[in-house]
Amino acid sequence: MTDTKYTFCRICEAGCGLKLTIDNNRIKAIEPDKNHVNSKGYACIKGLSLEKFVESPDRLTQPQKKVGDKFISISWDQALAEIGSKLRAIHQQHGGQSIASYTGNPIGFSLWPNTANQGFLKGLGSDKLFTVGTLDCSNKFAAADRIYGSFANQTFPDIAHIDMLISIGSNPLISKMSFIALPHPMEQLQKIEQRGGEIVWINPRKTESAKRCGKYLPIRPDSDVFFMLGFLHQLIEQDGVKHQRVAQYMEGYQELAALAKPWTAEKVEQVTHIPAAELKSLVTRYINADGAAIYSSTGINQGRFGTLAFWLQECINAISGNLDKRGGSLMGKPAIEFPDTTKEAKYSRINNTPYITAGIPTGILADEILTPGDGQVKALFVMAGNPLMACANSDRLAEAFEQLTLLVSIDLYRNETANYADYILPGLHFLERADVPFFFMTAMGLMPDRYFHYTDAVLAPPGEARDEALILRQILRASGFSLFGSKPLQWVLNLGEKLSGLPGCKDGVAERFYGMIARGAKLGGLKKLRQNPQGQALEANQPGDYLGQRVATESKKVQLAPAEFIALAQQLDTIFEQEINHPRLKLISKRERYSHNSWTHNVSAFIKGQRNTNYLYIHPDDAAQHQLIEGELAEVSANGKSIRVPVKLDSDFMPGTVSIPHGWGHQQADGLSIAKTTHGANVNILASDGPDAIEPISGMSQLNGIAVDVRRV
Ligand SMILES: Nc1nc2c(c(=O)[nH]1)N[C@H]1C(S)=C(S)[C@@H](COP(=O)(O)OP(=O)(O)OC[C@H]3O[C@@H](n4cnc5c(=O)[nH]c(N)nc54)[C@H](O)[C@@H]3O)O[C@H]1N2
Ligand SMILES: Nc1nc2c(c(=O)[nH]1)N[C@H]1C(S)=C(S)[C@@H](COP(=O)(O)OP(=O)(O)OC[C@H]3O[C@@H](n4cnc5c(=O)[nH]c(N)nc54)[C@H](O)[C@@H]3O)O[C@H]1N2
Ligand code: SF4
Ligand SMILES: [Mo]
Repeated sequence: MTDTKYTFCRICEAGCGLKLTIDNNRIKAIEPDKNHVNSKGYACIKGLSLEKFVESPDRLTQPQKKVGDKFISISWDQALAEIGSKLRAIHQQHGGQSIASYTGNPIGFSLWPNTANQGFLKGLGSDKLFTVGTLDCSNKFAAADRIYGSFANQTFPDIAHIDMLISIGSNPLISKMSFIALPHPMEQLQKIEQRGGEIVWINPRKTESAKRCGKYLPIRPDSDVFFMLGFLHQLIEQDGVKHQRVAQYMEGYQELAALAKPWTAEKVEQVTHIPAAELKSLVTRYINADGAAIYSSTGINQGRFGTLAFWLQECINAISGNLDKRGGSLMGKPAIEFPDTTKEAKYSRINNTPYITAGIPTGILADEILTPGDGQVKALFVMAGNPLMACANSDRLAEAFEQLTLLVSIDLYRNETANYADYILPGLHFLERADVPFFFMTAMGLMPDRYFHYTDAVLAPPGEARDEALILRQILRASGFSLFGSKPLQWVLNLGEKLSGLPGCKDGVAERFYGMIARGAKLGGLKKLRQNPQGQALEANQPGDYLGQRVATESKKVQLAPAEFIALAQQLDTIFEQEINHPRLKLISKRERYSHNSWTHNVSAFIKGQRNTNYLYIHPDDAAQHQLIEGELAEVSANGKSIRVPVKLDSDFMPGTVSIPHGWGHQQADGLSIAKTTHGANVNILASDGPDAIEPISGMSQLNGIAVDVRRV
């Protein structure tokens, strides 16, 4: 029977609405949903190719157990019983804190499995949740926590009305943006220019986006914090501060201004390589614009000073009067308010490294496993993640994984990390689960057009693949623990599990969970949600409703000069001196249209021809200086490690900057039959981990601006 089903894509934050034609549980067609409340007929190639992921012959449909160096299929009963008893033994011998989990990016888009994962750890008496947020954005969380009083208070530019957008370290045409739900971003960004406004891209690479519209200003990698200081200095110098607004709604202005004082446009030019005259003119245009904002993304987040750079950005938007203003930088309202449960300060046993939004930096995952003592991690549950490819210092992480007593991967496929696992459990593709939009939209309000969308599962899972939340709960049950440590909750959920599927009990636990939280937020229960299969629009954002009203700090004022940030900024003088005439090449990341982190190379169409490897992208002048030749191999070294990848000459990169896309190097991935045929190497072998390598406030790993050497092989 052919059916039409509406749902939305959960690969990236755009959350595009999709219309699926399904026949006998097989996808016959995927189209962009023209009537989707937010995406209105936009979807990209990845969302329109979902069947290739769902129906891949490599898809796991039964639990796998490692025996010798092979994986064999086993029953769920056996898998749960064995994992359960191992977990119990580890718990008895080493305590709850010896059990950890790593949740990857894809499952971050599904609220219920994540909630269940928190309950899983809590039930075991562990708080060791390693989060990929420390690879892409925890600097924003840490900064917002101190500036606005909650990690979840995140701003976004009012794209529909903005007069001047300064976009730093972001490439919307490829990545579709982060911290804003903006499907078809380029169309919306081009409209800024069409109505007489301006976009400026600040990036070491003239990106696909910068070629499409706007003005491009090259910046030396990892110098953004100095750019922000110079911008702030000029803003004050050029009288761009709205002092009355600052006095009414903000605190700490004097300390902030004192910090910016020495950083003239001429001074910062020495390390950013943005001419002082350009910076001054940029600031003038920013001041004169009727609504302006600086927006930034992973280009600064993954640098050495992501928290400081983002903090300064927020201060600039705030003191110039653009925060909470039409056409400026808005603080959206979430669809569902969740209490901020991350306030309790916690520290890892590794060098007292602070936790961030209730998680531990992935940059100390290997240390947590390798360092003996109380709380040494012995068991790790990896859910929808590939830390071996995604995290810094992959070689050391691989060594650490070999030391674990128990490693369980819950995934669609056997990826590189799963190769090290004792058990691999088959999870669901998102089309097989009910969901609401990503946490950033639903709970943090990062939506220019506010909306909500509930989707049921639109496909039945293949074979014995199971809902991740159920898997976690069943593991707990098998090891004698209960979700959130609550026996009654576990009992109710067990009962729900037994009843679901029986006549009159169609909805499972996930469906009921979403129905309950939506009803609590007055969005309607499941019945009402299902009446809007293409999503529902919510009341529009109202500029002017944040300052003095919703700021979550104790004083209800925006904190412009958190003491920790001012203290860390004292290091900048030394770094500045080191960066002047810095002789080495700086390595940055590069996202690609057909790659999504490490997991889309198992689709033949995505790895065709030249796309079957990653490359070292390098400016022709730098290549000539190092005798590198297009198409031949280069050896790239950093931190005592090296990898080899073919050279691609590319004058879109600023001289002194090189790039190698991440997520490659699948040669050992026996469980990914197509990806295994690709070439290239894992760039994260070159990145450093450990407590001294991560950004001290947010725990971010440095994945941009790594000093490297290159040579011809
Ligand atoms: N096609 C595709 N889309 C994706 C993903 C993917 O892998 N592939 N990943 C998704 C995920 S998980 C995320 S978090 C988002 C991220 O979304 P974005 O943050 O928008 O990511 P990028 O497109 O990589 O943009 C980062 C930009 O920063 C620039 N950059 C690098 N170093 C520096 C620097 O030191 N300073 C400055 N100013 N710029 C720098 C790079 O040249 C790059 O253009 O994308 C999502 N979308
Ligand atoms: N050098 C460098 N490294 C980077 C980055 C960079 O820019 N440069 N970017 C970083 C960023 S932004 C991120 S977010 C991380 C990503 O880091 P990870 O999330 O750890 O890695 P992914 O490659 O996204 O792997 C996701 C895994 O989830 C599986 N999967 C997909 N959907 C589901 C599902 O619904 N259920 C289950 N159970 N499994 C599923 C896939 O099969 C895949 O194996 O990588 C980071 N690493
Ligand atoms: S833009 Fe993102 S959400 Fe939209 S279809 Fe593509 S991958 Fe999916
Ligand atoms: Mo990410």
